[in-house]
Amino acid sequence: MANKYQRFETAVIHEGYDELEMLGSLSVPLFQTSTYVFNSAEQGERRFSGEEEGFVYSRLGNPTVRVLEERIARLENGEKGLAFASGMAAVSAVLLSLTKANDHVLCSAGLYGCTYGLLMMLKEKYNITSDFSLLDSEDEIHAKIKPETTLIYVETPINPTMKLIDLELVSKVAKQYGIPVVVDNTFSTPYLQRPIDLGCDIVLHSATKYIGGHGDVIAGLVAGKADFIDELAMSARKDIGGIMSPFDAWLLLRGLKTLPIRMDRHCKNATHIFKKLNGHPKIGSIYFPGNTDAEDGKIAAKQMHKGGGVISFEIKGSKRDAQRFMNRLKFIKIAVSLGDAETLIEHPATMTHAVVPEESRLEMGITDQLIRLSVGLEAWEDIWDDLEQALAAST
Ligand code: LCS
Repeated sequence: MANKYQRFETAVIHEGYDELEMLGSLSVPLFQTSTYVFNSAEQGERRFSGEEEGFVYSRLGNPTVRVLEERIARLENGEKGLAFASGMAAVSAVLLSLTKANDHVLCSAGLYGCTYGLLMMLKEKYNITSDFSLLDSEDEIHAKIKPETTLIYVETPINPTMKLIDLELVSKVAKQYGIPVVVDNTFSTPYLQRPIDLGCDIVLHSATKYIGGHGDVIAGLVAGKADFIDELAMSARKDIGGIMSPFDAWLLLRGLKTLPIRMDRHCKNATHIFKKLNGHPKIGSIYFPGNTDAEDGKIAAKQMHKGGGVISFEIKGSKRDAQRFMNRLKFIKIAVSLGDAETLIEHPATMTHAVVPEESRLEMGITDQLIRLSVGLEAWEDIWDDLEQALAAST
């Protein structure tokens, strides 16, 4: 990997691109093409056999997408990166490439609803089983690893409960078994947390969220060792085909340039809002990685540069009380997704995690009163005013 730009804030803008190779174009050109012309039949043969480098067909690679892939690899400190049509295309490609029938996947104590749904489908179709755990001690991780466990798959912070997994601890134990640790780094972004630096093997993202940052693209990214990424490109991506479009890569390259400054503002706004919500008489439990008094505050301090922009909290009362509170909001948008400029609020039990059976959902800590708030980039005082008036009006 090039690793040309030492500092993150510079790499998000420059890594993987040389203007002078592209007619001096400051912005990465949009290669809106499906295929590439060979100068002879023999060149086509050489390109297909890998003897000669070069693009052959956009499902196998595209120059605009390639810049983004190099950039995410650098930002995550992986050797190579790979882009997908959605976060779920990335999740499914990684899970399918690392499992076969009758394997076992050890997971964090909660996952995004559709990732959970995919694991349930793998169980039904191929008897690939999974277990969920906080993985919070060496003994616990040893106890949960089975002879047929082929990977550990974690989100941290976990969507939507914001529980944290100690990545250094998990990767240390996984190494003793020679099994890879896959981290969904969507909520943290590489600006706040770099799992590969902590010993993990593969990082993936729903780039739909903070990496895009503007609520206008659905996309996924993966970074890891060159061998793994090459295999993933030639198997799960090429043959299943969930590729990213060049235009989406172009939008993500644009979004990435401001990732550090956007994240700083998301984190600052979320910290202000957390302080206001914490201890409010209408609010029950509250979960925020920036809360240094929380049980897993030590994990946050160890592996996250800041607390991120998402806060989850329980409205005291019932599901109806939670929904009434949401309905009273004036400019905060009721919508799933997160990491956008706009503050978004959702009700996980009936929205992002509605597919999880009630018993498992409650085990994960997703109660009917739980609400997830993705704090946006607006003035935090305006965000608070809106939340406060909706809380004040609730019975
Ligand atoms: N991983 C995590 C942690 C996610 O939160 C999501 C989507 C995905 C993967 C899948 O990414 P996608 O295919 O949507 O790009 N999470 C969503 C959420 O919490 N609300 O809406 C989507």
